[in-house]
Amino acid sequence: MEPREKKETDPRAPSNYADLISTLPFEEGWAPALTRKYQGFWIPQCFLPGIMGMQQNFKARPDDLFVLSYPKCGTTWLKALTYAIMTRVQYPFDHHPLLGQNPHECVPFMDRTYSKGQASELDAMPSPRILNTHLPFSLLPDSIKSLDCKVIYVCRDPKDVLVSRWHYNNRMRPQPIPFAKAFEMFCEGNCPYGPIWEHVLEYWEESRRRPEKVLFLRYEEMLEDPLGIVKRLAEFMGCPFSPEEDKEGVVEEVIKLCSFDKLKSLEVNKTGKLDPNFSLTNDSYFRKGKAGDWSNHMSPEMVQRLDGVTEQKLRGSGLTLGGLGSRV
Ligand code: PAP
Repeated sequence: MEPREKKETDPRAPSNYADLISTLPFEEGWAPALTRKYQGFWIPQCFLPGIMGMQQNFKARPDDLFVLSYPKCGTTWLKALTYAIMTRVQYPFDHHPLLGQNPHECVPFMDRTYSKGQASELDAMPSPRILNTHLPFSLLPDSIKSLDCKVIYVCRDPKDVLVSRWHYNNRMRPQPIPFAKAFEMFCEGNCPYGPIWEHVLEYWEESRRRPEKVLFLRYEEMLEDPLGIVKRLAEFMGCPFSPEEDKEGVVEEVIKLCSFDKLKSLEVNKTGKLDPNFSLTNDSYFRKGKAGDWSNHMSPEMVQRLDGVTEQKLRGSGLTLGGLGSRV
């Protein structure tokens, strides 16, 4: 059989979903990211075929670790940290893969891998794998849930998520999106993988139901207490730091290797690209790396409105993000 015919019968081939996708409601406001409403969430159209293929075909392994997030909440950092923790015995810190590869290359973003028709690369990864998707819990492939795989989820003050997203998308456009327009769309829940509140709540509830399997983190607490978080991550991952490692400063080495300044300074993260066809260079994943940049973009009215939406959406859940009661 010719390779071409093989590809067309592969259920993971993205083209098989085009007809269904064309029927879904769409939004163009975050262009070039056209989003489609799929199972309650605004998913970038470019990843939808891959996501559908992934939902149907992805086979998790019991020892897979999933790094999950709403986009722009600290995914790159969490990928670097989990990868550095898991591989700390394998690689010395001065010859570590993270010095020559972007964290997104060390921990694959499954939505993109499937969309590029490269699912076999995930099959070829040795166990234990660390994998990433931005899907909400309700849209995850069934095998991740039925095998009860460990999940680490990171969220962030929605105001900073919006600002980070706005800057990121503007880099792909000839003209920036007017901030007021981005704000309106975000408040309506229209943002890639949004609405953010439903996304966060799904994982929050899961983490309360199964705390030994779902670790729920905030970007702000990672900034505040990296030492405590890295230790917590290692424990959750089943590879806690030994007293000897503690004494030798291994935790501090992990933090240093994955720090914003270190990663941003690396050549691969200045000029490298995740894909030659992608318009953005890797520096787009390292902008400010701080909490509270929203104060440079939002009027007091905007802050009040977005905090109000967040407060109302999360009411009764026991979770607070941004605004009053926030940790930042
Ligand atoms: P993604 O969803 O596209 O993968 P993600 O990594 O979740 O993006 O979020 C990017 C944010 O994390 C950026 O925030 P900013 O726009 O407010 O600056 C980026 O700067 C920040 N970030 C990336 N790496 C680190 C790091 N090592 N430490 C702290 N923040 C980081």
